[in-house]
Amino acid sequence: MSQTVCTTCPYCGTGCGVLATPTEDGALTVKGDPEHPANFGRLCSKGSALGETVSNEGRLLTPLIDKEAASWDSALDLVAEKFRKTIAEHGPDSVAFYVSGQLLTEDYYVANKLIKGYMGTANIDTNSRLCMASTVAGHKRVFGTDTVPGTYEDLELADLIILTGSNLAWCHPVLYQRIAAAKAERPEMKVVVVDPRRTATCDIADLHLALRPGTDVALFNHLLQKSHEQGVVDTSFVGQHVAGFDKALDAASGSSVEATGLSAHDIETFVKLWLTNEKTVTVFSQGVNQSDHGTDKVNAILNCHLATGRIGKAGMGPLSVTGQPNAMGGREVGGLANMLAAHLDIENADHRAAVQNFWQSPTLPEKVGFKAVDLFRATGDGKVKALWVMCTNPAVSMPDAKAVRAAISGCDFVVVSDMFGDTDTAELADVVLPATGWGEKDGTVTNSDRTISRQRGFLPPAGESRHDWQAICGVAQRMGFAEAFNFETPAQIFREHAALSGVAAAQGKDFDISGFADLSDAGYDALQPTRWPYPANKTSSERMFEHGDFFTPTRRANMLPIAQPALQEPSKDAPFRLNTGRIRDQWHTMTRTARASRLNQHYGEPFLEIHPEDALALGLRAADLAKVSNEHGHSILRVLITDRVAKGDVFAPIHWTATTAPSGRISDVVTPKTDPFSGQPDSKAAKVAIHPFAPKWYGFAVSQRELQPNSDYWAKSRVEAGWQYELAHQDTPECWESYARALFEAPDAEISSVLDTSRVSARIALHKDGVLIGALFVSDRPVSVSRGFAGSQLGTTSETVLLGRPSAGQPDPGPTVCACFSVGVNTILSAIETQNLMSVDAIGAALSAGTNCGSCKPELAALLQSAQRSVAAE
Ligand SMILES: Nc1nc2c(c(=O)[nH]1)N[C@H]1C(S)=C(S)[C@@H](COP(=O)(O)OP(=O)(O)OC[C@H]3O[C@@H](n4cnc5c(=O)[nH]c(N)nc54)[C@H](O)[C@@H]3O)O[C@H]1N2
Ligand SMILES: Nc1nc2c(c(=O)[nH]1)N[C@H]1C(S)=C(S)[C@@H](COP(=O)(O)OP(=O)(O)OC[C@H]3O[C@@H](n4cnc5c(=O)[nH]c(N)nc54)[C@H](O)[C@@H]3O)O[C@H]1N2
Ligand code: SF4
Ligand SMILES: [Mo]
Repeated sequence: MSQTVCTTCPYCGTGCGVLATPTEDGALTVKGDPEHPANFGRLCSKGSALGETVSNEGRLLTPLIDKEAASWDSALDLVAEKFRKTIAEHGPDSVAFYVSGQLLTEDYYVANKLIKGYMGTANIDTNSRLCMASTVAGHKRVFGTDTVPGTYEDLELADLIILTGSNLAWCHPVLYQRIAAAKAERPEMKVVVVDPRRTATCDIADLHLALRPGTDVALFNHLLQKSHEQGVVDTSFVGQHVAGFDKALDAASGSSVEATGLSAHDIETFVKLWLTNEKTVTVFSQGVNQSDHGTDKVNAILNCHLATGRIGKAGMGPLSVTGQPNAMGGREVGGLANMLAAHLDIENADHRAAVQNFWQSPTLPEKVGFKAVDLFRATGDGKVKALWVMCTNPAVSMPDAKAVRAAISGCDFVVVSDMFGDTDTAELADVVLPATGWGEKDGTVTNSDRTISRQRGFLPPAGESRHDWQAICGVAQRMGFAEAFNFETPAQIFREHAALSGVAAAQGKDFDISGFADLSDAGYDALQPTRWPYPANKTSSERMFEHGDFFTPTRRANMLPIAQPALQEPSKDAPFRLNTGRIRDQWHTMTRTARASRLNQHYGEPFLEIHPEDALALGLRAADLAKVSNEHGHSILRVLITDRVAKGDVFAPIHWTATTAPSGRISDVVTPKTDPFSGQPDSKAAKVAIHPFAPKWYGFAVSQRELQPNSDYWAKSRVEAGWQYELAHQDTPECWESYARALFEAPDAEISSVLDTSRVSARIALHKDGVLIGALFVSDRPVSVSRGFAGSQLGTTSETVLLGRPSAGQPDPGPTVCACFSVGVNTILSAIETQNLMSVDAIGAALSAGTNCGSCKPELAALLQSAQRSVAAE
């Protein structure tokens, strides 16, 4: 065993500490770091599977120019020359960077420095615009800066936790587990989930408020009114530290809580919990931010906390949970088009002078740059002529993604920096630069509660891949800015960033880590998780706003008058409201998580959650396919009929791409409508039409090698011994055996088949030298075979694969619930029944399910409940 390295998980903003140990055989074991203050040893399913995602398979190993391998010198020369020429001919605003909350702070810092200080444009925006922008705008309007006041300990100290617009159980599983553990210890602690959908997070909720989408303002305005009426306003705090109370209260009185569609009883219960629990934390995320009035939603929440003085004290406060591992770091370096660096403002002349003076840079833009949606519009309009995309996949993740793909392909010059050369965005680039990934790179990230942690490298870079900061500095040097970009280590960059934060603090800003400005290289290597502020004099308290002292000119926080906007009723042409979000085991566009077969077993293809009554009215049956469409495009998804969603609402996950399920790219139908203050798109409320997609045949295939299906619908996922595919198509081939030979590219395989010519039905197995290399199952109805069984036969001498399920006497585990121990739903249900298991812990004791990362515990609880219900119904 080699040495264990302390690093940080590259996925969500929880920012868990990870102990990574490369083993002699090239594998990697990972464990939660018991010392890290974010997770104290825990990891979720994605973090636990990190070891299975770090192989070099599929990695981009050299730069590409026009899809051909090229040297770094020629690629960097070309990028520098194109950016230089474009700026010379069309001015600085004709170039842009589109970056990511998954860049490390050091990468992010140099990207921002290059484009703002040296190229002279503020056209740098980030996928955080799709993620945290409404929170940033909301914080700034209220606090004067983008400060997250809460901390993770507050979750354990609170008596009431309100989770609004957050599916914490799947998206921040370790924070969810911290809350679940605290609640188990102190059952009097209450949890309320505010979400139109019944999610896994509702498992620990004392109250689930399934409000009408887009009515959060009405709900929180009601809390404000009731706080006033019932005398829980903290008049002394408001008197000393808050401005705008009366106007905010007036506006709140103008909206009616009835807009939420919640029952009077539920509202009353919620209000009572709020009034009687001073120690309240409100956690919020994308159900709040991703809205055409997301900033107002944030402010409606902050108003309630300010009015009651529930901020800056132990166990209370608003807590925006960030999505990406370095969403916060990106905000700190000024990676958004309307920010400078260290939380300074681009439109403030003093701030500009301070930054330009610090950088000694030749230029600095005076106006804000294009925000993400406008940036790609400007690219489509030909205003942006050279674009560099780093560490994000906008061809999939931007709203109106089809138009974004058209804009990128039409742009004169596009550079993409990624670990993989085949992402939907990289496919459209003129130059692709191979980036080092997690495990190979070194730097810092800041998590949701302002804790800065080190990511540490322990693997050599894949092929010729380089760190993003190196690529950026390489271009900067070639553009003539060698002196300002002669960094040789991330530690040098971090020190400069820390020193600049001291300059910002002198301008009255919150983000101050100047205590690190003189950190030695050894100190940087050994850096322990540290929550900012960390000023040079080191006297600042860790808790923000404990004594008010906000960052506005008057040092008071602003309560704002917020009105609930009128609900936009869906139209006849597009009667459904499309909600989009995440699933437990995949990360965004799946470039990394889809590599671990066990993370693909939870959901193997894109799906559409739809209410049973809507499904019935549309003639959709379980496992049918549905076409979701509107003026922007369409998507084809597997139907999942469930009353987790309300009538009229549907939900689809965001993860599938051209490489995993081309028709499942849901952002093709997501509206590019944005919030007026933050520019954040409304990704949770597109209006769509839904129709059955009725193919001539449905198929399911397992294969040892990757296939290139060309059917109207297909979705691919990894299984241990190869790949599995869901298929569907409008035309039936003349001969299924020839079709199978072509699909598997196996002209000389031995074929055995069961064909039924009276209807569309075929089962075909392909063996080579007696070993099963693939199998295809076709039917005129969604194929019903045991996916797990078929996949498990690959590479064996199986003769029974065509049965489609284990023969009598052999158990079929069914779809995986526990990814860590690969425990399937049938195994769990049968153990509940035969062993009379009564609790999630009992399931754990019997089957190990849920005993490692615990991410599946809400689903285990749901299975227990359904089993108990069916017993009760007998
Ligand atoms: N497994 C996994 N975890 C992740 C990620 C991932 O890709 N996979 N991504 C990370 C990132 S970058 C982010 S930003 C976070 C996102 O984390 P979350 O915000 O928790 O996740 P989402 O699924 O986008 O949306 C949260 C919930 O908002 C609800 N919602 C929709 N409309 C409304 C509304 O009008 N009001 C309210 N109150 N709720 C509404 C949705 O039903 C959904 O359940 O997750 C992070 N963690
Ligand atoms: N409809 C809808 N759309 C959404 C959302 C939604 O809820 N609904 N959520 C939005 C949100 S909150 C987010 S955060 C975005 C996320 O969307 P994206 O940022 O587009 O998704 P990722 O798959 O995380 O893209 C990261 C890319 O960076 C690459 N990569 C990984 N590590 C490195 C590295 O170190 N360097 C470089 N150069 N590349 C690297 C990965 O291979 C991958 O291609 O999606 C947004 N889009
Ligand atoms: S909760 Fe999971 S994905 Fe998020 S940082 Fe921790 S281990 Fe990583
Ligand atoms: Mo995000």
